[in-house]
Amino acid sequence: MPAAPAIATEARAGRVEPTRLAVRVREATATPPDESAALREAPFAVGPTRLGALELSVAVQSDGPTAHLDTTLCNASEAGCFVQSVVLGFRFSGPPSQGLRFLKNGWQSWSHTGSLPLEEDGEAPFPSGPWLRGLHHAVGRLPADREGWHESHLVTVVGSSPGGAACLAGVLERGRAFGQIYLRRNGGAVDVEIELRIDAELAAGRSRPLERVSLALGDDASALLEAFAQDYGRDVGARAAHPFVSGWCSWYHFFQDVVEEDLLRNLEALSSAREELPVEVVQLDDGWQRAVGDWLETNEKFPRGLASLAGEIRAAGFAPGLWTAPFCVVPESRVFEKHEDWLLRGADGPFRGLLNPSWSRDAAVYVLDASRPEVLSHLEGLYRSLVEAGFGYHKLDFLFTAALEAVAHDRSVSRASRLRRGLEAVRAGAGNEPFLLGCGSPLGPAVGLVDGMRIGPDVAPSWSPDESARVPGIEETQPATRSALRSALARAWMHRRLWLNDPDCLLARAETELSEAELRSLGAVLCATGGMTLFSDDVPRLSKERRAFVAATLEQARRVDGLGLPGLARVPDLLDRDLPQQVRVNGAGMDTVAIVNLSDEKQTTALELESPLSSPPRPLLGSRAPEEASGGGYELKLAAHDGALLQLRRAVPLAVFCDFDGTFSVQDVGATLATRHAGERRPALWKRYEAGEVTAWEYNMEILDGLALSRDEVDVFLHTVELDPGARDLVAWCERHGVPFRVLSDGFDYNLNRLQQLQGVRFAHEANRLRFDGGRWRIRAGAPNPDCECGCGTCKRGRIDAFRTTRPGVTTVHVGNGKVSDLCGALAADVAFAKDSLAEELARLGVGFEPFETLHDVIPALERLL
Ligand code: 9PG
Repeated sequence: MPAAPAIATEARAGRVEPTRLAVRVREATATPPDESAALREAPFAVGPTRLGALELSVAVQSDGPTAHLDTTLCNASEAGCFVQSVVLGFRFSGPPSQGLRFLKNGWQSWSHTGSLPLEEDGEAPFPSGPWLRGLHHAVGRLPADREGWHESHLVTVVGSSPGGAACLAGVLERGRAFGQIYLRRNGGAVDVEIELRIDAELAAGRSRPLERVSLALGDDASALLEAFAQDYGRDVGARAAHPFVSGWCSWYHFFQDVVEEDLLRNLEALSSAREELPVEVVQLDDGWQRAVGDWLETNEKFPRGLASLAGEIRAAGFAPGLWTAPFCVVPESRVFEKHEDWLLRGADGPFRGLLNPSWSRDAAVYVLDASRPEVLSHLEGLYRSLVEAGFGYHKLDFLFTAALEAVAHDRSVSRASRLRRGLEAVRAGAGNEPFLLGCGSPLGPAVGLVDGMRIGPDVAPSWSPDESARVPGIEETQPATRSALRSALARAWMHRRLWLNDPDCLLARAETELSEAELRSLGAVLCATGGMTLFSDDVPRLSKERRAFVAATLEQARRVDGLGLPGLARVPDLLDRDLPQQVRVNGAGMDTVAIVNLSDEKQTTALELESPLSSPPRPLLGSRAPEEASGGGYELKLAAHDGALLQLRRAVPLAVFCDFDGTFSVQDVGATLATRHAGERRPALWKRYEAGEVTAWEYNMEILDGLALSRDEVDVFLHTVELDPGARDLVAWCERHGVPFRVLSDGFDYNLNRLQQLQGVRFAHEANRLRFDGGRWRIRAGAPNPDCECGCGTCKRGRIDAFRTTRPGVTTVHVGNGKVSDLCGALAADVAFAKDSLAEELARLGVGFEPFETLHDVIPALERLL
């Protein structure tokens, strides 16, 4: 048979040819789970292809190494049918067939994720039954024709390792279907088949557009995944701009036994340790609710009730966070009693989705059927009430239950779509501002609805899964710090492309089974991946040393995350071994590197340098220092489970600090919003500022803190903000020349993040903090400096001086336009670029500066400084 024309080709990586189309379909009346589905197949063709009663239309967009496919399924017959899945088959040929490995991405947050060898025989058969398998795979019972294949969900990369040609196959899920990707060796090539799992009825004459599929060839697995996620997030409208999240969570110390007093004691301890442990969110986890399903009532352990707890957390200056499991219901709950008809059904009676002995007498957990409009209104009302009670941060747990294989009331609603609709209802009730964190969630249907996502199994006070609780087939998903770290590494590329990654909590107390080495690994990965950083210890009992460890982890994770959107963490050996060893973050003239040894043997890791360092690598978090290697670079010897966090300062010629409002951007974001929305109060206050009666930050607090301006309104305005015509070129020039570039702003982190997303430009920044709170702004100073006369929330002199102490001798450059926050920066830097009132002020003071009009003018002047 002649080879089909390739739809993607790349000189080094090879080619992808389409092979076949198929559907799995059965009669409309059969009750799932059921294996009677027939596979109807045909050779691949663009345009419509008849597959029994169904017609599948395929459109292909090919562009060199990448291809996108859009498909629509139509029931061309007179009778309804039940569609399990649509299959798009491909063959990837070209890579050397030695050392073939692939990324297995699990179905939901907790499911096994990591790189594995592409074995000849495929995945070993699942050792337990289909119900258990179905908790971690889009289907519980593997179709017979998929035995001997490997399986990933949402996306995979398959390629020769180390560092060879790779093919990405991914599905841009948006809650229509689950993307399953099956892989199998076929001689020297790899068969890659994408199944779009629908599990819904398609009535006669109806058609259904399906999820877009993406294929890409390249020679760097991480880069392929990053590009996929970037594309995907943009397509679906990912919520990836929320400022860095730090917090405290009750679960991993108190677990189910948490009582009100525990929360209040910790609140007090966090309050008095605010400077040392700067966290924003205080999140109460499982154990507070009257019954799973009844989320508006606390149990007897929480006599104050929800609203007053939220009130206390907020009064202490933190954002109140709450755990719920929106789709889960136990027989003891009122929802169950009153609305048994709202539940998903099994062959006989309500469908038992889970077993959780701590939730109900007989451990049975049932599931709300989100194909029902009444359930959606219930969810919407519920989260509206919880937000009204004062909770602006929601950890939404056990989300996969909504999409389990069971009988739904409306069979035309796919499983993925049940979850999507349920989450849409939660978001509609909560409103646009609250932070929603998905947990135990299939990944695709949540993109664009959640702000954060748990991307691995639970951490635990131990390294490996508890022997006595091992369940065959799901060992890798059970709580264990090692498993959480593997997923955090394998899914680092999702951060700030699809949402903020939640790698799960830091547990820093000495009273766990975790050794110091194991704790250091946990801390190092949290820091270097820059995701959400919550810790879960009894704060009053934390030793001085361990508090310092939490503080250092928070500081580094915040710094790494502040390097810009999308996330910068890269795992260079992602595909090369089952347990990756490195995370690298290159930003602002410094590499931050985590090296971890997740294995049980000692390990030596080579640390290659891309450019010379100005000083030896600096170990953080109590890490070992690496040794110089004979062939250049460094190497680090680590005992089993140990980890290290290192800073590698590159030798840099210059460092550029750039103001944002009116300098990097054309409009002054803060001033424009203040004029529009707090107009009347401004002139009088400005006079007081000019008279020296209030500082710049006090002025900001007065005008902006509590400003009634919702996230939606700010967003509409941010869409109108333009960047200086030279802004992108300046950033690119700095990157090319290894010059650290950083925005220093007396504006706000949220706006800077959102503008990076809207404008598709990445920059590191330090700024003040903005949170939305019930349609109002809550602001906090980012880096005030009592020793400086600027009086700003983020003192630019302070930031430049801090940089100098770590990089003596490097020429510092400040670029700005205003005389309020830019003056001290311009005076502190070695070279000042100035326009507008800053230029006038510097001239008046007789201080030399380089004038500029747009940032394009700055570039040639920087060339001369090199
Ligand atoms: C609260 C916890 C914490 C935790 C979540 C989730 O039985 N199980 O299989 C099971 C799996 C995960 C799990 C609990 C039980 O943890 O990830 O952070 O919120 O629920 O119950």
